[in-house]
Amino acid sequence: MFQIKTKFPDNFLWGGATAANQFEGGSNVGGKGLSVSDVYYFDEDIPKEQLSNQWLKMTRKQVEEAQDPTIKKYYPKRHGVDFYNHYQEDIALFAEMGFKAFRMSIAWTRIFPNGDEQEPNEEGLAFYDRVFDELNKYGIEPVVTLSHYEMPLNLVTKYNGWVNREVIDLFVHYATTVFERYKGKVKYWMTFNEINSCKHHPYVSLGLIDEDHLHLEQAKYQGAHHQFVASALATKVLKEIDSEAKMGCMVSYTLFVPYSCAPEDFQKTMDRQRDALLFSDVQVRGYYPGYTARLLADRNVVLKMEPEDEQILRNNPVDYVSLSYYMSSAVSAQPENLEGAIGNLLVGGIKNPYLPESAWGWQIDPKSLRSALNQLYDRYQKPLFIAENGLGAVDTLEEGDIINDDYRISYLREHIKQIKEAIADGVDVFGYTSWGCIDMISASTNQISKRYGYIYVDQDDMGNGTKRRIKKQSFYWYKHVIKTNGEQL
Ligand code: BGP
Repeated sequence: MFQIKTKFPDNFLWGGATAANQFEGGSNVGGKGLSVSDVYYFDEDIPKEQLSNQWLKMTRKQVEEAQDPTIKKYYPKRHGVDFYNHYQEDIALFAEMGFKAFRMSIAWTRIFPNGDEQEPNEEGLAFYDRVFDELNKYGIEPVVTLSHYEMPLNLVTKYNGWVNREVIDLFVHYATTVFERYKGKVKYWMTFNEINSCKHHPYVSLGLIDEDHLHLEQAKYQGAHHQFVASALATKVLKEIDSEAKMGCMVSYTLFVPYSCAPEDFQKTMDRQRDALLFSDVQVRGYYPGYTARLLADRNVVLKMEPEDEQILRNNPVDYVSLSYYMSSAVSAQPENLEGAIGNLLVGGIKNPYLPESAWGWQIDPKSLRSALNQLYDRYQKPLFIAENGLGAVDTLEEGDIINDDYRISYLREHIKQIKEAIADGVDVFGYTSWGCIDMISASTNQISKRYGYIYVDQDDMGNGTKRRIKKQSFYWYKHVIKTNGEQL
């Protein structure tokens, strides 16, 4: 009667993930407008290592200056790796690996350059038509994020980003436009990439630039609330346009573990986990959970909600839950006593002494992926999609076009093993798109030298290079993994 599932499901969606702003390039061609990710404070007088992370926290003055092309210290910005012109070649390589799915985002600013136009930019729409047609040609399922850190810059300066409720309608207009256009071509959608990351980088997630917004929890949670409503309304519209289509939420899921077995550490860990769970709770269950009142009060946040919001959220939950998983992190009620135990700056927490880490200090913990999947499935009983996971590393191109990235293979192998374990635990996981299946610009460092791909791109941190695509060892390995449906790792 009870049978343990020992294999990946037959129709498992193996593939890779990208985001327009890190991958496409062509940030100013085809009628595209500027987005939050396109502008980057670039001053040759500042050492490269200090520039890293700069774009995560832009001020109003910087964003305004960045829109003036005569002020050179904000250019060049995001180079991407020119998927805009290489999409046929890249998709052919994904097909050669046997991809069943390809996660990508639509750049909002290719469709609505300023974010508040009525009429969309046909050239932008046509570009994604070509991309989806090419994917369909190989039977690769597109999994599309509507907003992956790509808010139009005009909405930042003119509207103050997501803190302004008017942005909801602008987003829903954009979503409706692409749902109508790509009906029948795209089945799987996601609204906001890592929606809970607004806590850590409110500029790229919410378009907040004013000092009092950047540092105030009030603005962050208000912006997040507007995204919840926008996401629910987009889900509603999607169902009306295409009843076959599926909408997912997407959270950045760091698994937090107590640093010690002290009850205070356990308590604090539960609180930290809610930094992500609040966001999936609202989108999956359709209402704010019981712990919200205290969580907001502790942060002096008073949410402004319209009378219809509760109903909108309740009526339009998502169909599936997707997550990015890169690491776990330890939590202590007394971090100040743990000298030197500084954790990841992006997600917070402190270092776990049992775990190794990447060159960028991201702690590697495959087993906690299994725990994370179990936690989410126990909580929601909805299908799970792993939208991101991978190892950022420096790769060396050796003579004869050889890139031996066995460290990446071993990272991915161990994580995939744990997905299989979670499936045996009874968790419904229906897809895995590893992050950065082809090298592209890293989100946190803004540099390509933090590489994730199965495919190497000949380009340096300044955007120079031939952009030639070269298969790494991991390319052949992943191809075999997909061919054997995860049986041979
Ligand atoms: C996630 C983002 C991606 C991506 C990835 C890896 O948080 O959704 O856009 O880039 O992290 O991070 P990084 O590129 O900083 O190494």
